[in-house]
Amino acid sequence: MAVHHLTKEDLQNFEKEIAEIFSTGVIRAPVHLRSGREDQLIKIFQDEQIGNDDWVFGFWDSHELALLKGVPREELKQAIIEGKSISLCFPKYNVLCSGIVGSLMGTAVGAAWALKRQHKKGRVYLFCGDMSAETGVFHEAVKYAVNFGLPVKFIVCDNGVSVMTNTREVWGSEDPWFKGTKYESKIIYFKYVNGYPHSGLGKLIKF
Ligand SMILES: Cc1ncc(C[n+]2csc(CCOP(=O)(O)OP(=O)(O)O)c2C)c(N)n1
Repeated sequence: MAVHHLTKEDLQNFEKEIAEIFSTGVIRAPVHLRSGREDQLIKIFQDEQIGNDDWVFGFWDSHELALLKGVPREELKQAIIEGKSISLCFPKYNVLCSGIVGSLMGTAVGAAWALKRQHKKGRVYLFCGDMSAETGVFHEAVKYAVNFGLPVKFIVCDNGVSVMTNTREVWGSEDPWFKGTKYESKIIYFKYVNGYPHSGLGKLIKF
């Protein structure tokens, strides 16, 4: 059994509440809201049985990941109100996020190495976007993880864009680089359409 019991509506309602709070101007930092991938994320947490011993690494858009990993709703909301939305870190719940593109792939591999070496139970899950999956460090991290059989998986949530840049136009390819390669064994990939703008609400918020 996965530890969470959250529904699609729970995830959607959380983002809606944060959108409302953000629109009032009380959050003096960026927020990145997401919708359209709730079913896929819930399924991944269930299929993989992601639980207390496991680690979740994410980036600027990790509200849903924190909830699914077990961070209590109010604790998460408070952190977001305090301006930590793009770099949510809850060591107590093994949730570590960063707002820097490409910053955590090596860290995730290192954490997986440590778990393996120390014969510990947990596994590492790194969730990122389609453009993040095209970075050099992502390639290196996946290659290394495959070669050494490390307990880490990379989940690529493909919304087709990097902010407003079309990822496929940049790389001249319909498919992600890893499609049909052995590296797919460490990657979970799905497409979605984000119902929110990349960042914020698509309108100027004054504070
Ligand atoms: C080193 C670095 N460069 C640029 C940015 C600005 N930035 C934030 S998110 C993002 C887009 C990343 O695209 P993708 O990985 O597809 O993520 P998603 O669309 O799912 O948010 C960029 C360029 C950043 N955060 N860090």
